[in-house]
Amino acid sequence: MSGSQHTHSPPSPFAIRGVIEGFYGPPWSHEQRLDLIGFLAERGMNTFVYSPKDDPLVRHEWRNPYAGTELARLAELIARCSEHGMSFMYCLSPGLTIRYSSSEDHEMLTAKYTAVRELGVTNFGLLLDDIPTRLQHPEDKTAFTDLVEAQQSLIGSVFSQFTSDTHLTVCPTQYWGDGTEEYITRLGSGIDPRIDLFWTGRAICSPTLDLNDAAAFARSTGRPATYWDNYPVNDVAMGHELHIGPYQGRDPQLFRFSTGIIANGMELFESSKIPFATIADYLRDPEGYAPEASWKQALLDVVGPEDVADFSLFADTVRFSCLSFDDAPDLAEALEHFTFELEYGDRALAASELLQRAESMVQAADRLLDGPVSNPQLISEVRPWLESFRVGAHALVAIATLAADGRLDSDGSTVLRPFLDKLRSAHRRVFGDLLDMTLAELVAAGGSPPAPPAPPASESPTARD
Ligand code: LTM
Repeated sequence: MSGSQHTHSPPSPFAIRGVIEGFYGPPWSHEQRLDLIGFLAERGMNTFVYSPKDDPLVRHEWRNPYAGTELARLAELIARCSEHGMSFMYCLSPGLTIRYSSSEDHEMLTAKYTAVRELGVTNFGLLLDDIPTRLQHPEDKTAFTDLVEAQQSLIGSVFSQFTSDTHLTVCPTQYWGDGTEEYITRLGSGIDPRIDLFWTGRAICSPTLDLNDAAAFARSTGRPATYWDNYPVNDVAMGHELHIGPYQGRDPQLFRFSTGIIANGMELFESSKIPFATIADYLRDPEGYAPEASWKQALLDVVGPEDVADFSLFADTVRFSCLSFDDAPDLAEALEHFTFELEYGDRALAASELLQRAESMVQAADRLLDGPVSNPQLISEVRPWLESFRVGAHALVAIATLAADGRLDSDGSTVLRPFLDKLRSAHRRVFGDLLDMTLAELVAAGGSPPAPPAPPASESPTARD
């Protein structure tokens, strides 16, 4: 069901339901942000958190005021949120350069929040993630015993300047763990209980968010966690992964010890909408949430009805993320069946079944890559993964053809090696370990020829790429 069909569903048990633009890399464009606000609101989300790591005005140049186009755009985002009944949370990340002991810095920080407050914002974040974990400035070392004390002072000073209708959420410097670590326990005990704390769960990118951990966090910090969920983000070392799979692994009763969840997006804006739609479904009804059904609908909504069948074949091969170690579940089942049948069953049938599947994958890749498509921006973002998908599909055609001819052992190495090399050098996680291992084994089984000849032009991994 699309988000718009849920407008009248019962209220979500989570107070905070949103998305954070909090990734490293090129920030989303102004138009994309405006578009996203409507997309999220339609699906029952209520918060957009603004904190692109690479926007100088929120991090490296946090002291500088907004002016000109930047100011006008910020005002427009705020207005768009309010039109849609969404809360715009504005965050600052001063931790790389701030002097915790400097009253001048405290005042500059408050002045920056106040200027944004004057645009109508009442929801703020103070993000202290990914900064030095020890005090650096000599004045700070003199003034405070450690980072916790310094941060308590900064947080208290900012919060004391806020009016009663203004809300603050802090991202601590250690923002992951079991929630009972000394740092977070002490930080929580030394700041106003009305201040929320972001938490990413057991890990920075947590495979699961567990109820017991949420309860432990609430007990040790004196407040329920506000989850900053690092999914579908794929920045930094995850750049070769495409996170478009469904949201999963979050306890259906997490709301008992949590204010809510904000999901960190990928720089790939249209692609992020697929998991965002599933996250919205979970947040709206965590106990009734069905990941696969939600994902199917999300694919339909974002990809469009004309292309969804083709795209779904591709999407099955990029399921890997911190939430799922299942690389390509449908294809894995088909390959298991193929391998078994080849050994113990009807070789011709096994080969023809695989060939049929592989050829439909090739056709899907061709149609999506060569267009026209309903969502060209989405296809442009995922193009590198789709290209690897097409190479892999041609490799599967080659496997099936060799198997049908009984030539897998004799010619497998020569024919398949170029596909393996091409997939590895593209460095895009498609098919994950599944196809890599299958190809590597077939190549190894046939020995290693010194200089493999090129595969036939129509199936060549270089022919179309
Ligand atoms: O997760 C947090 C609190 N901070 C950063 C994010 O900005 C970044 O996008 C993610 C994923 O790499 N990891 C972080 O540590």
